[in-house]
Amino acid sequence: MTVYEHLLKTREKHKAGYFVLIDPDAWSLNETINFARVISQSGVDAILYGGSLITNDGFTEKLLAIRKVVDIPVILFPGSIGQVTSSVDAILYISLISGRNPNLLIGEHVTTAIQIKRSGVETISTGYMLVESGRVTTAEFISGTQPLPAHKPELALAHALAAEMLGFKLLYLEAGSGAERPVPNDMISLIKKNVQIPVIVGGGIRSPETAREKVQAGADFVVTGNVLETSNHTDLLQAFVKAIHGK
Ligand code: 1GP
Repeated sequence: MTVYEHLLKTREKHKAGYFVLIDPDAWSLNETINFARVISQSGVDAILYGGSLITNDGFTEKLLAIRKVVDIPVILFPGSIGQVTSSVDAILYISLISGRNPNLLIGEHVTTAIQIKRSGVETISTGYMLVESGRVTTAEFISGTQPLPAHKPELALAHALAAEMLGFKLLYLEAGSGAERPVPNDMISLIKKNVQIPVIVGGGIRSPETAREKVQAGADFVVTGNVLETSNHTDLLQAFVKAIHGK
């Protein structure tokens, strides 16, 4: 089964799936391993790995260590071309469709396409939409793009429909890591009502209640990152799993 098929199955089984983002910069190697073990035992559906800005060493070392201790898919969520690796179960093959930066729409993909094809790693084409969230996020700054206005759900819908018609397999509605406000519920609902491809929602989700709201609005998958970068993440992880899986 491909990772994409596994994700679709997860969506059938639960109300929504839960992804945890591991930012390689947030943890030491040992902390990363411990965190990955806890994630794997908590019922999380997949790990996303990557970040908009990497400033520490050990990107690949941590990735390989995670894969040794978990039995759920580890999916690369590349913040830049330098993070592309085949040492993952799949790559979220992201095109930043909310922006008009040609490099992030198609340029970087062309640069890595032959290498990725040769490696045989699964790619999951993903229309990535940055949504304005109260303050400038790293993703917004680094990408040099303007996010979609949070109060214009119909503009977001137009992007989502274009992504679906272009053949993307997933949509990622992103408020940005550490966002002040997550993606608005009315934007998620409008997109879900009109688009068939699964929708991932992430950025600024700090509580299981908020995660549940996003699922009720229509999110097929919810991502959390920052909020778990604290010492007591075990209970919180379980609360997120429960809220998102709908049990
Ligand atoms: C960022 O959506 C993810 O790409 C997670 O964001 O760190 O704010 O949870 P947070």
